[in-house]
Amino acid sequence: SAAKQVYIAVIGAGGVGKSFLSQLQALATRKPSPQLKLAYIATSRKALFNDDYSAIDIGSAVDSLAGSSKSPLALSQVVDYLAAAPAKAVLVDNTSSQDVAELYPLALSRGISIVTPNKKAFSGSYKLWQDIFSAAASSGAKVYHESSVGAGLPVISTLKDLVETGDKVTKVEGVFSGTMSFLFNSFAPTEGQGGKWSAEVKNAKALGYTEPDPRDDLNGLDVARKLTILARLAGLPVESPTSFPVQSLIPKELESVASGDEFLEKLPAFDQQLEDIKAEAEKEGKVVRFVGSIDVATKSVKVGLEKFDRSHPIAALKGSDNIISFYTERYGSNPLIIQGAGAGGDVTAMGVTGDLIKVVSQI
Ligand code: NHO
Repeated sequence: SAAKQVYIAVIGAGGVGKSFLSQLQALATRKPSPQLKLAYIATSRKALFNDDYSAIDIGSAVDSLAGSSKSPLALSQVVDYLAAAPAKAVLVDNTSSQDVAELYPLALSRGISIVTPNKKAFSGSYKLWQDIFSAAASSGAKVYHESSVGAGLPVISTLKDLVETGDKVTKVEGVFSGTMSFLFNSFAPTEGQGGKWSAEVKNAKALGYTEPDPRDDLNGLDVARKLTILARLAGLPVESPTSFPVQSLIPKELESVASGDEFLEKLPAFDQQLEDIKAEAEKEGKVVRFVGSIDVATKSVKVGLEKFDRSHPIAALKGSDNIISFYTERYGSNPLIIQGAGAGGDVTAMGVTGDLIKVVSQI
């Protein structure tokens, strides 16, 4: 019989999207494989697709897209287009768009599976979360979002396996932001002095670790979104990423300055605030780290600074690595720990491509 065909639409071709396309090309040319056909690709400004669903060449898609004169279809039209494809379709959302996230229930209800690193759909309102999973349950379409927490690290699949095999997760704790990891590993290293806080923030931005406006990392919301996703998977109906305590590292006075550049210019005047926190930890022989935790029994979720012994695995993290510890009944007092690179295009795309492989085998 002919190989199974699956039509793929890719929305978003930035850092993660480009890495995903090169992994998709390798996957599509490997044999034996289902025939993966790229039927639609778009950024916020341009799109590429053929009305007869003939496949777009994956290897040259980014270049062709740059030269395309087509505008993106409205999102509801993308759903219509994919729902009418000659075989099953998967929508790969490589944007951070709330609008695209809100499209998932409609897409899923029409049989289109979703694969994405976009946190918005799973960490927004609890209603959107419920709409997504009930639409998938009734249509049989699949939805996977491994890279929404810890990039390519197997965080979500591990938590799902723990829950579905009947283990009881009691606590989840860790460093969930590559940017925050880098900042504290360099500002308050376990050995040596570390740099000035504002200098480390500038350095992190120069190395490409931060969002264009570093305040989007420093306000703690990215970590709060990841904790919201994990808490919900562990069975807590968390209402939103702002419904629990989240510590922001943006000085009050700089919350409303106009640009990220102006923020960086003014930040040195506030270095003493973090210097004091660092010194207080040092007095106890500890180092400070930006962590998130979920206590399932007390239903408490929190994000912020905490002190750790220098020998603690969280203190000993390197570079921009993430670490996530799952405390469960089965694992007892030694948690199941996942650690490694938690940010960057290639590792994030790996989670997306891995999800796509699972979906293709299931639809
Ligand atoms: P880019 O490079 O800004 O690309 C976004 C693309 O989406 C662009 O092509 C843009 O034109 C397109 N786009 C936006 N809105 C659109 C719309 N409405 N319609 C069509 N196209 C639209 O973003 P990235 O870096 O490639 O990220 C893509 C997604 O992956 C985002 O949802 C991001 O949150 C997610 N993600 C990225 C990373 C990462 O390392 N880059 C990670 C996880 C998820 O684990 C990583 C992480 O959390 C990093 C974090 N900052 C940390 O830990 O420090």
